[in-house]
This record gives sequence, structure tokens and C-alpha cells, in this order.
Amino acid sequence: MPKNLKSSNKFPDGFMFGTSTAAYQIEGAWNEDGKGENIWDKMVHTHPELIKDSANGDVACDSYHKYKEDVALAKALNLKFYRFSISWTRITPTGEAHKINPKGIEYYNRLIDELLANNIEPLVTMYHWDLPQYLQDLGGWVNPIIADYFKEYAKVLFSNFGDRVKWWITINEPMETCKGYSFCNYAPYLNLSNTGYYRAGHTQLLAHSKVYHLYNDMFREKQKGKISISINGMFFIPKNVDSEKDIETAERANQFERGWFSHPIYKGDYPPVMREWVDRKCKSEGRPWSTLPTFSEEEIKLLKGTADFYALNHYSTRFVTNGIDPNPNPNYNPDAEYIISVDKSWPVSIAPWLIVVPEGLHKLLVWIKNEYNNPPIIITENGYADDGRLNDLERIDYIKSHLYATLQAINDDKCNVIGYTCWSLLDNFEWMDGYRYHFGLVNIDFNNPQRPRVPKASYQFFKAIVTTGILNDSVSPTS
Ligand code: PNW
Repeated sequence: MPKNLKSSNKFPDGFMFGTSTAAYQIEGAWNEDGKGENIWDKMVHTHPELIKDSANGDVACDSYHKYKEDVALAKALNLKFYRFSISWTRITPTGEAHKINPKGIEYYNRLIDELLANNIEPLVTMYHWDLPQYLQDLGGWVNPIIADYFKEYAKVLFSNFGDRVKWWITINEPMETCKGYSFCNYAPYLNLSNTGYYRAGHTQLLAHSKVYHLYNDMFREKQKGKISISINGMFFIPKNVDSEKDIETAERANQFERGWFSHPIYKGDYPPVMREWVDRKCKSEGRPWSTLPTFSEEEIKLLKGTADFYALNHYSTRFVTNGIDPNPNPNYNPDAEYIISVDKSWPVSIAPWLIVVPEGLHKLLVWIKNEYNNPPIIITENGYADDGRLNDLERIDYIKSHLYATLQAINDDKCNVIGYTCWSLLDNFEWMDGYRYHFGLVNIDFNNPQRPRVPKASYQFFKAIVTTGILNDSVSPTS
């Protein structure tokens, strides 16, 4: 934790503060008003045992019915924007754009209008992991045709909401989507190894580029919005900073983690180190082709330059050294050949993966600046997990130290960070972990059918920063 903040503790004028949620994690109403089944509905209903406590998102925060309360909470925080996602199967129940569900359109119109009436800008994610089940039955993201379905879905969104929505995220964390096809981390809970992993990534990149060009060709001139894709991942730092090998390994790990989706968008193709390592490994295994697919020249052209800002989701950092991990963790790609470790002094949250390393965020912002020519960056997710307590001092420390790291990147390194989004406004359904981990600034009692919303200490803390644009010691009771 920064104990004595320096004088440069003010965020730049116009800096945007927001909070984030996602449809499946908060909405509930899984089968109401014509909504179709998605891959999460299917998995939680057919295989409840896969989820902690057999939990599901059937009701979740009931935001489908209580969205006005959510907007009021965002309003009282003085947020500039609210990031939420649209449930694909509310709009088109099968994922096919010729069959639109008018009640789905109406719901998001109500939500968007409520936000704007309260002076909060919507920042809308088109896809936060809830693929229509019909499209999964066609193969899901490993089938390239899904990119065209996604484009047609996006056309429905731009046509219906683009007059009022000026900030779009096509896909949330494409790398996590891929884990649903390779390591059984999420729905559709498949284990197609790295073939599924890279194929799902390839289709998502093409889907993103198609939507970006659709916007340019048909909507941008009139609607004047901005589009990006939220790219997540750990940041990797060399365990031994004096070791050339560790430095090289950390760079390779970062390219496999973040370059995988950023490099095609900023530079036109997969990172060269990823191409080289995956191809070599596949060859050594006697495979007839590489598991990492290839873009055509035309696709490379279409991919390059398809982000109006860099949308970064970030939570944690690891040390790396070169080598093959004897205890491989499915969250880390074995093709990249690195071994992770942690510093014992780093605090660990209730979620074992969420280890608190604010200097990692600072270093990561500088890495993005150097790698992609200083793009405007919006941190579209950052947040902390606990048991849902109201006096959430650890969350305050986490947000405070990560905002401080952001200020250091802005002030000391001239990184062009223009916004920060806290994950999440509300405690919600945390995917395979059910309701065991809580990320909200607002507590929800999931045993109470009314789903009462109670702001936590961190809510008041965040409100003070959002309102003043200043991070100082007085905003935190723990400093
Ligand atoms: C994000 N990691 O996922 C998602 O976008 C949210 O839906 C989710 O609730 C939130 O973070 C908290 O988990 C992540 O391995 C997936 O570092 C993986 C990682 C971080 C976040």
C-alpha cells in the first residue's frame, strides 16, 4: 500500500470513472420475456455439480427487474459511465438475427434510457461469455461461421441502440472464452486442448474485426462512437530481474497472454514469438499443421487498427522463470514454457488466483504504452474478491493501491490512461465459483428473494474519489 501519496494525486480532467457488470452474472430472468437459452443456462441446468454449491444465474441479482435500483446506485456514486453487457439470447433467442425478440430490445432501451436520464453514459459489452446454445450446437467459437452470426447480432445492436450508445466493447476477455473450449474452465465446458483454445481465439478475433468494419462502413459517421475489445490477463514479471533468461521468458509469457489478442489488432498478426513457439512445438509433436491458425493477407489487413482505445481488464501479476511447469495449471498456456511463482509478501484475496500486486498494473500500463504506441487506455475491469462483508477494508486497499499505480503510470510514465472501471457495482454470480466470492461495491444477500442492495464501505470510498478526482489519504480509513 502507498503510505504517503505524493502531491500528484489528482486524476487528469475528464478522467472517466465507472463500474462494470455482465448480463449473466446479474440479470436473472433467464427464461423471461422470450429470452433464449445460452451456454451458461444449459450448463448450470444440466450439470449443476460443476458449479460451486450448484449455484446458477437463474435469478442472480435480479437486475432484469431491479435495474432502476442499480442505476440509482450508479448515479449516487457520481459515475461517468456504467459498463454492462447485453445478453445475446434476449435480443435473438437462437443467435440468428432474422428472429429478433422485441421484449429484449425493449429491456435494453429501458436500461439505456434510465442511465442517460441520470447522466451516466452506457459502455456496452456485446458478448460477455453467454453464447446462444443454438450457436454452440453449431460448434460455437471453434466454428468460423460464428463470426458472421456475431456480426449480424452487432448490426441489430448498432441499429437499435447506437443512437444512444457511444462506447462499445465487442468481446469481453476472449482468452477466457477460449478456456471454455480447452480447459473446462467455463461453459461450454469442453476439453479440446490447444486446438480448441487457439481456434476459439481465431474466430473471436475475426468476429471483432468484422464488427469494427461494419461500424465503420454503416454506422460510425452518424453515430460517432468508439469500439474496442476487453483484453485480460495476468501481467508477468521476471523472477530475477538480472536474468536475461527470465526477462525473455516474461516477455514471451506476456505475448502469449495479452499479445495473442492485442498484436493482431495493433500490428496485424499473432506475435512472432507465439507463431514461432507454437509452430515449432507442433512440428516436434509430428502434427501436420500448427494448432495456431493462420490469417490470410486480407484478414491481417482487416484486423489491423480495429481498436479506438485499449480496453484492459486486469487483476493480478505473477513472477515467471523459463521452463516447463511440473505442476501445470490450466490457466497458463503450456506452449509458452514458463513457470510461475509469487512473492510471499503479496497479499492473497479469498480467491487464490487474485493476489494483490499493484506495481504489476503500473508496469503493465507502461508495457502497453511501449508495445502499442501509447494508445488511450480504459481499464474496463479491476477489482477485489472477499466474502461480501460490508466493512470491506481490503477492497478499499486494493482499489486505492491500483488507482495509485494508475496515477504513477499517468504522471511518471505519461501513459494515456483515460478511464478506470471497478469490477463490480454489485456482488454477483462469479461463474464456476457461484456466489462464494464477492466483488461488489454493493452487497447483495442472495438468500433473500428481494435481493436487497446494501452499499459497502468501499462504495463510499470510491464515491469520494469519483466525485473529487483526487486520491488522498483521507479517503481511506486504513491509510
Ligand atoms: C473477469 N485471471 O474474469 C470477468 O470479466 C468477470 O466476468 C469476472 O467476474 C471477474 O473477472 C472476476 O473474476 C477474469 O485469471 C478471469 O486473472 C480470469 C482472470 C481475471 C478475471
